[in-house]
Amino acid sequence: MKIAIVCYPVRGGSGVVASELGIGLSKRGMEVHFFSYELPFRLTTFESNFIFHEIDILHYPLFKYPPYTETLAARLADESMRHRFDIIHAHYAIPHATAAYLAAQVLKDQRPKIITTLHGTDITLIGQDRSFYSITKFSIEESDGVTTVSKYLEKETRKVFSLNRKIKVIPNFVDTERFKPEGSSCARGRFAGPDEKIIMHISNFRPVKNVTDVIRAFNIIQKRIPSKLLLAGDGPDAGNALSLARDLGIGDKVLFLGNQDRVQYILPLADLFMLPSASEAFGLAALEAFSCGVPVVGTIVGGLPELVQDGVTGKLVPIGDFEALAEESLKILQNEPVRKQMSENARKLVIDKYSTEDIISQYVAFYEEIISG
Ligand code: GMT
Repeated sequence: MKIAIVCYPVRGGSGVVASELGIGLSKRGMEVHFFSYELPFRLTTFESNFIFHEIDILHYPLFKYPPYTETLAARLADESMRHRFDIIHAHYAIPHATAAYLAAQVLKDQRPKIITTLHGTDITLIGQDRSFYSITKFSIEESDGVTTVSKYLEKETRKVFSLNRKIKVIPNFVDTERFKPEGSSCARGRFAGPDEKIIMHISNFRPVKNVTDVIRAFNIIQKRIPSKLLLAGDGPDAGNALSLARDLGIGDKVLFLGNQDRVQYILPLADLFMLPSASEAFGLAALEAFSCGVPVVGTIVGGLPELVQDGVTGKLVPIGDFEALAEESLKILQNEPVRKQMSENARKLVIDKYSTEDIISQYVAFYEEIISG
């Protein structure tokens, strides 16, 4: 099978899932072609049967906004004529599903099947904006196959775009060999004393992640138990989070690691992971934490309740309630047998339900179903 994967290269869940999927498919002997404007950041391995096609944008004085969608579509069509793709798999509807549709129109009866995987903000935020709504709906309707990363996102997609087409839910996955409890490359003592707990948050620090709630909750926690907060990632709210920590007088207990590509080495250091998002279609960061045996305290939002079993692998609290976030975190952190049990439950859940092997098999079965019509 020959698969073209179109994705965003920058830090963010959709690019991670697309990259890991491509790596997994190529390990199974498939020919995988990645299309993006940069090498996706998680594409750190080399498999002999994957190829990266970098989309170069032509700059011309007339183009105040260089036409990326058309350039991507043209390249998809050209490479498909050359390699005869079976599937173009677009990750994130905007503009990837639209570019895939355009490429298919160019290719006419030589067209590969188009599969679109919806990840979250392409439906819950950007796709609903008036400027994108009709083209997003059209591109989803015209795809031969559509998947979402959670049941929540499936329902939301149907509701927002009034769709009654078939949508397959295929959850996100994680490599349990790379993300494992004993996987850290550095000593815990580098960040915290022997009696201190480590609380962690990793994200792209977009407003939707509510990072300031992490700081506010940690402020309550550190008054009750010796602890440190480790933040990894970067983005628009990083500055606000750090100023808030300074204003609350806890700047020395909040350690900011900036962008980190190999979070599998950092996550196992944590006693607890916090994800207080205002919106989260799945919550890949929580899944990666689970794989490293780290319980998660998050919000009752989107697809998170499908992943985080309340009281079993972590705890969920209402959006914006940073006091509840702190109290539930404290209950876990102050009771090591409970924390340890949650850690074991989390690791087991990932191995049983979200392993790379299982989920890639679901994608392959879906490809076969769509190809056979
Ligand atoms: O907000 C992000 O983390 C980035 C965004 C993306 O598409 O790159 O993530 C979305 O896709 C992830 C992978 O499927 C999901 O795990 C995230 O829940 C989802 N983010 C949101 O819905 C806010």
